[in-house]
Amino acid sequence: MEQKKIVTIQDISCFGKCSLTVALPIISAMGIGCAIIPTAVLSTHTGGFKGYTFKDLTDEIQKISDHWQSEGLSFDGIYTGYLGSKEQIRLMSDFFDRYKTDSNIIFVDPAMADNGKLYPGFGDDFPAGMASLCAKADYIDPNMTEATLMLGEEYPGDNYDMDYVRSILKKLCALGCKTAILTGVKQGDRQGAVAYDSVNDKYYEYFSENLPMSCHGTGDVFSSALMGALTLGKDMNEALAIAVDYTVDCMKLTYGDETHWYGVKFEQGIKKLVNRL
Ligand code: PXL
Repeated sequence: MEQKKIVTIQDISCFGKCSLTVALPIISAMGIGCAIIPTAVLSTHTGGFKGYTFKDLTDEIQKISDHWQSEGLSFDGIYTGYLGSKEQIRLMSDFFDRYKTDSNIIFVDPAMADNGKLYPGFGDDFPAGMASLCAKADYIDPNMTEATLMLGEEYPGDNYDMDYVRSILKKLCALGCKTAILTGVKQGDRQGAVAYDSVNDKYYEYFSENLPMSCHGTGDVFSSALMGALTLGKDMNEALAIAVDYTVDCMKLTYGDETHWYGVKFEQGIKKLVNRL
């Protein structure tokens, strides 16, 4: 049988376990072919390391896309993560126009902010650019910081209820995407993800433990597992459960090891992830 194929477009942070060094192994382990377009090479991610290097690869993106078109390549899923500039957002928008088909899915993780703040290096106009890319997606999965930045709303911290979550999801879909998934949603002593499918006017949610920790790269772990599950044809209930459970497992595997502050031990959870597919 033909193998499913995803292309994921994000940076390579050489050390630190995020973006491509997370997405490629997780998607591959799920049995899906994973093509990549690296948007930049950094010595580490930008969360907690000082003096990281940054080599921009924007000039390569269109050339890679042109070559793939001349080879007649196509993908079951297109998944973008961390993008380094508004120019890269524009290139992704063109990439979507070129590679969208009636049956493939476009997934945008607007990875740019957390805990009420943009990541280092992004200007205040970046969220509006990311919102315009989200408009073209089938699925987007911001955290609360990214969602409120894209909507121009105040970040509520942990002060919100499920009515607020549902209203945010509806507003995200009003940007233009079909389904919005809000990650890191806290409800009492639980944490999970809530989705709104605007085509069928349906909400989905899945909650697990709320661990007393927050780790770099968990957004990328979650998005990669969710995108993999959706590409394999899992329905939203199952895909959310797979992605939330895997993310929580990775955090538990890392909890208590202070030498591993920069990311999660996603490798040690892969066997369990794959066994439930
Ligand atoms: O995990 C998101 C991410 C991706 N790429 C780079 C980052 C971050 C988060 O900080 O710095 C370079």
